[in-house]
Amino acid sequence: MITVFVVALLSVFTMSVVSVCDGFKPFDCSEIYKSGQTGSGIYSIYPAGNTPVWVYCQMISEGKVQDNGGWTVFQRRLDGRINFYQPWEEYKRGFGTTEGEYWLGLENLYQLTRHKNYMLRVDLEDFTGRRGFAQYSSFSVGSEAEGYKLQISGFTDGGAGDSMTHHNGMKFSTYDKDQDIDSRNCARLRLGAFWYRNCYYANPNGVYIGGEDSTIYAIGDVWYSWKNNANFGMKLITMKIKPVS
Ligand SMILES: [Ca+2]
Repeated sequence: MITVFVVALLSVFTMSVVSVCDGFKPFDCSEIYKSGQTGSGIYSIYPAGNTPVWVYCQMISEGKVQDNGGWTVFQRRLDGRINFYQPWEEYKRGFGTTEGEYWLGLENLYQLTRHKNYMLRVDLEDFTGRRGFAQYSSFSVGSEAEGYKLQISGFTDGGAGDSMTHHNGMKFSTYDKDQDIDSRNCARLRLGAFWYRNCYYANPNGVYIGGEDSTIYAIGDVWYSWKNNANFGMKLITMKIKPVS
């Protein structure tokens, strides 16, 4: 977390200096984008009042022009450097490094999605360089009292298939807080943390297994509907949200 802080601190003095000085407190990356800051990178957002949250803003979608910008990234896997097998408190408040792999935090997701209607996009890449995505026109996360329950709908296929609708209506589970509907503890069984059902089609917070590995069944950072293979870990995963316009 020290790294996060240092990077965050640096970003205050580089990218976001204008935002801080003129009192502009963007709620999310879309507001930063609309303010004219259209470079992808680390910014501070204010999803809950005066407390800044450091986040990676993806201002340009893959291969597209800038009208697709303003995505707030809340989850990213890219090299396996960060351990995603974390307890409830870490998933609640967020962990990792904003310039690399991180989880933004369930409380931040709740604060964001309670105030605006968001769409979700999940970008995926495998170890052969193939890419796919899945998009959902509606995405929200309930309060902690509601178990950070997921509401998701409106799937559009970008080649990766639909692995998230299966999780609609589920509470979030970590290894130390089992809120799935399976008799087992899905987080412990699949070595991740997610809106597990019994247990998953998507396991983006699973182990970074580096491609196909069946040594231990279905523990990887898997998007099942793409490869129809529960032992196929992704190289890159980005989960990001943007207000529905
Ligand atoms: Ca259970």
